[in-house]
Amino acid sequence: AEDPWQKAYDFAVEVARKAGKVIREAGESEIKVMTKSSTVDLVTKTDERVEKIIIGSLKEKFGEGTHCFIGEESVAKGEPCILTDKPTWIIDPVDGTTNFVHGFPFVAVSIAFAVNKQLEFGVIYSCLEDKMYKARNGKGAYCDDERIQVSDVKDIKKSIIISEHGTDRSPEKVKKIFSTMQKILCIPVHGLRGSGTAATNMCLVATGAVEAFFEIGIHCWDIAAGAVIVKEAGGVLLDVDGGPFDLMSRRMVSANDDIIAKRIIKEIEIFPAERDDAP
Ligand code: LIP
Repeated sequence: AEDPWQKAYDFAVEVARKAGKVIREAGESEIKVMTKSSTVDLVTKTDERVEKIIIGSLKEKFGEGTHCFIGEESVAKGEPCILTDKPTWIIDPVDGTTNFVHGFPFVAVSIAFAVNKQLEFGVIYSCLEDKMYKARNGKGAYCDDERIQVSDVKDIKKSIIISEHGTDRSPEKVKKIFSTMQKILCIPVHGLRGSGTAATNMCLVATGAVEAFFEIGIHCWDIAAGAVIVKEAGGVLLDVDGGPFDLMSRRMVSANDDIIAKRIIKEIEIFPAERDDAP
């Protein structure tokens, strides 16, 4: 069957690779750190520069005006974060900015593409590991040129689960996050992990290295590409309350299957996070 977005998909892989090279090289010189929503919500000149490179390349290729862009740093500067029916690119230039600043070796470029509010493909370039993860709707998920598949573990007691702490350090939220982690750890599971980037965490679900990753407080650009990659690797996406996954809701459970996802959902203590598309 005809695939109208194959060119865009191929180009996204090229752009992600180019962006990753810029990040790698920037990591070798001094990094100037700035903050956003809180003193632990970090941003660097590299985040901003790489987003400009990515959006600039995409606009040049696909024409200004016809495609929309949701980019982490553009939204931070006041651009809207609303998913319409138009072809829309959802971009995190540097996922794992804290890792990048500290030289912790998981930093990813995340590029997703949606049409009619449906995600068509996702590309995640883990640029320090030099691994290119990608998935096209209905066509499987890949790491470099190898097909990837979620784990077939059905027993939560034989699983590794990933969660993150996020950048909101209000005591009530931190308490809920740790309470959830404690309950999951004590099921017991084999282990709890976190790579420091939602994008990489989702790739770890997709390759079967872990059974699930969940977080409240993430943004659409952290998880849009990962959502396609997890789904195409055979995994599932759910809301933290067990309902359908909603890209703009700031909350998500991604897992190898329904059994593990629902078992985790039983333990999650939900706290409020304002939607990405809140007016
Ligand atoms: C970060 C992540 C991290 C998550 C944070 C944050 P950034 O993205 O991916 O895993 O815990 O909530 O969103 O700011 O480095 O692109």
